[in-house]
Amino acid sequence: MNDTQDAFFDLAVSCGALTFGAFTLKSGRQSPYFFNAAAFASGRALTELGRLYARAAEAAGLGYDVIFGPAYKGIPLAVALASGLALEYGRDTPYCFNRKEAKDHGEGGVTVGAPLRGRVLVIDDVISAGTSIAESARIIADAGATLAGVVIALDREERGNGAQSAAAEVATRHHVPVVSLGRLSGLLAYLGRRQGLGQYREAIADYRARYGAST
Ligand code: OMP
Repeated sequence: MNDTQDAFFDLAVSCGALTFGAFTLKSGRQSPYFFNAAAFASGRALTELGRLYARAAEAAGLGYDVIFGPAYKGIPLAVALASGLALEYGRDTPYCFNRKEAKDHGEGGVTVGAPLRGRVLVIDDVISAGTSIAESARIIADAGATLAGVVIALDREERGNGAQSAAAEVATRHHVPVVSLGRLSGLLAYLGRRQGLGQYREAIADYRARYGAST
C-alpha cells in the first residue's frame, strides 16, 4: 500500500496534480494544498494513474460488474481504471459515465457507455466533505443498480457531518468499502521524505488539526 501511495504522490507532484498554496474548497474551507485530477492530462500520466487505481481496487478485493465515473472529472478516470484492469490483470470490465444534461434524442438517456446495472464501482478523484459521492449514489439508485464500492485517488481525511471522516461516513451510510490511492496522513509522511517538499508540511498539519477527522 505504501508503495502505491508513494508512487501516486510522486506521479501527482510530477504532473502538477498536487499543488501547494492557498485554495478555497467546495466546502468553503481554505486549504494549503489542492488535488486537481484534470492535471493527469497526457497518455502516459493517465495510463500510470489507471494502473495505480487498478492495483488499489484489486488489492481491496472489490466485487463489481461495472465502473461508473461521474462527469466530468470521473470520465477519464473510469476509462483509465478499465484500461488499467485490462493491462495489469487481463480483465475486461465495462464502464460508463453520466451526462450532465439528459439527452432526449439518438440513444437518449443520462449515462453513456456500458449499461449502468448490477454492482457498481464508483471511481472519483477526491473526497473532502463527501457531497460528490452522494450525487453518484443517487444516479446509481435511480438506475436500479447497486453501489458496491468507491475508489478515489485522494482521501483528504476531513471531518464529514460528525467526527468521522467524510470517506468513513460514505462507507457507513452506503455499507460499501471506500478505497483510496493516498490519504492526508500518508501525504504528511511523504512530504517529510521528499527533498524540497518538507516546507509544506507545517501548513498542512495545521489544516489537519483544524478540519481533520478524529477517526
Ligand atoms: P466533496 O464533494 O466535498 O467530497 O469534494 C470533492 C470535490 O471537491 C472534488 O470532486 C472536486 O470537485 C473538489 N476538490 C478537488 O478537486 N480537489 C481538492 O483537493 C479538494 C476539492 C474540494 O473542493 O474539496
